[in-house]
Amino acid sequence: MSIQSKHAKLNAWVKEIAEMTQPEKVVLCNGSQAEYDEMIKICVDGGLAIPLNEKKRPGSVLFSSDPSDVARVENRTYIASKTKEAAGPTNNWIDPVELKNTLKGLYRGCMKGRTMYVIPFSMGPVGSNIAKIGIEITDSEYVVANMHIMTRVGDKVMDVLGSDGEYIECLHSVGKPLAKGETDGGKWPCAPIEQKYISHFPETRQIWSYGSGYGGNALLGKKCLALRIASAVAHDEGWLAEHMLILKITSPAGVVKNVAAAFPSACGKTNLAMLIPTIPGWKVETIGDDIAWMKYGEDGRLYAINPEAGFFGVAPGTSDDSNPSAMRSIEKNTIFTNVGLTEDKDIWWEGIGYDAPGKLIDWKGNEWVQDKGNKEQAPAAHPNARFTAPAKQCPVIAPEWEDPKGVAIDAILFGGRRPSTIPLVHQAKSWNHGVFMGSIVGSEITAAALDLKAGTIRRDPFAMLPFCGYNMGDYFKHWIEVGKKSTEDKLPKIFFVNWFRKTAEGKWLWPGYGDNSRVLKWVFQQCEGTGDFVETPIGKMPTVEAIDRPEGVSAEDMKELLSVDKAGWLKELADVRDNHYPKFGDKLPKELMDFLNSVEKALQA
Ligand code: GTP
Ligand code: SPV
Ligand code: MN
Repeated sequence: MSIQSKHAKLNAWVKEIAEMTQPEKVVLCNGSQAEYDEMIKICVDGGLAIPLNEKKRPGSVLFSSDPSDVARVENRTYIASKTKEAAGPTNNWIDPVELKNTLKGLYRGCMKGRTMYVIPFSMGPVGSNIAKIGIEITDSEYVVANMHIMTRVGDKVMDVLGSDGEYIECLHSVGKPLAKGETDGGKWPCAPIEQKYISHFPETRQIWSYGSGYGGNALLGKKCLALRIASAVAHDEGWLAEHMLILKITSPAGVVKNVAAAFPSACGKTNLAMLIPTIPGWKVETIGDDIAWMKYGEDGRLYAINPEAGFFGVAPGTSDDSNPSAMRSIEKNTIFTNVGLTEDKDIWWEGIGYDAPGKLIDWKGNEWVQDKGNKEQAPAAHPNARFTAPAKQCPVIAPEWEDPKGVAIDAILFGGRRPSTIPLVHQAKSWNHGVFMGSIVGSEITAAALDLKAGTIRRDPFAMLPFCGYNMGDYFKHWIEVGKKSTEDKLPKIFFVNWFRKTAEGKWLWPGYGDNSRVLKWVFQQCEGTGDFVETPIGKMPTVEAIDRPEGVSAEDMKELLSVDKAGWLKELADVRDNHYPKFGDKLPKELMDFLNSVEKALQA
């Protein structure tokens, strides 16, 4: 069983995998609308998907996954480089030969009773020299449909591949073979946790994923290829593959700046990328909401592209108030996973901006009636429920979002969820100071990873902790090396932001969302050299008057948001010194230790 493409190596690989996994049949995906419709029909007929109200949500469906398969699984994610040192202290490592043996055992016969789909896909505009081609083999129709939205799929990719083009092997199975005559019976197929393996072989540029059908575990173009494998490639080739949104901001005078921002999972990238400014005359447009690939142009500036074609966005909290552009993006042709279902077959989730309209079916398939008096009520939508929507449906998508040249990046933001200590915004004094800032990012853990305890703070350097395909110490070094290839005047300015400060009573100190434009305005001005700022021990900070104060924020709150909490910072840096940096041993670049020492000294002065 195989495919008859022009690409002999691909045909041979498909044959080898088909012999191992023993599917009913093999299909080479062409990327057509008919193919997408067929995938959805198979899921609907099999009871895995529910078509939504054609009047309210045309072309859209709802999937509900197995409760054991609702997010990325970091403790089942592996970087199987030849040596443990190459994977580094922050990745799970298994010897690649051993891991492949284990996986081959699991893959043997794992597609029995299913169709094996071969998905040619491009990360980045098809045929551009910045794009990377992957071939995902999967036994999941849900994956095929999602890949249609999230990447560029099909014949046009095969044309670029020709008879001997290079591609990255991405092998995926839900890990649930079917006996003769057996069907899924409407139950989301996956394997138990201890059989899930999200494995990466960076030296051979291969991805082998087994046992999960959800998100980043299964849509292998996204975190596996565009971040874990691409970061290793980028390290070798001198560019950057980052967990960053890309946005274009235009001032009232018509001046454009492009901003990239790295925040950990479920910490506000999609929201910032689509923000509608609350300050008059300013405009923000979206280029990407999750991943940026950045390379130098001939002018010595860093240019970024969004390698994806869609949004796999967090549903809960998305509303007409918080993110109207996302709400418009998901009006049609959208796949919803693990949200609530209304009686008239529309979707609902916590924080959608209105009460549940009557009885719902929750993400677990049970009847659910909103009880606002009961703070303990289990949510109708899983906290990591997601929508998959085409980027071209976003009303504020920037015209250059598919430009293979990318956009020149003026500013890079780092951030995370920090209820205390970290101010609303501060700016690095230099590129390397910015690398120091990125290396110490900390954030409250969110629901985006299944095996972590939400709410506790962990270090998530560059928001790449779960996504760096090699030794994070070498990654820090790589950022410093990238900076050496240009000059400070051409390099992006680096900032650290925190929308998530809370009062002692647990209320947000900063309204966030559209009001984050006030911070973007200062970032813009700093890039122009027109912002008002003061030098502090942690970096440059706006004067209290430099940021327009939003309604509802008192002058006192503003002062708190924009002051340096010396005691808090000393504690922060002590934690970096005692618990974070030692993990990297002699891989930790000396430059970073120097910044730790000098910032600490300045705070003590
Ligand atoms: P991934 O797709 O997991 O990488 O996440 P992301 O960084 O794109 O996160 P997203 O923008 O989807 O935001 C996740 C959650 O943070 C949502 O529940 C938002 O409502 C909330 N959020 C986003 N921006 C803000 C903000 O400015 N303030 C507050 N308080 N919450 C925010
Ligand atoms: C994240 O967890 O950062 C995501 C969602 O963007 S997933 O694609 O599942 O990784
Ligand atoms: Mn992400």
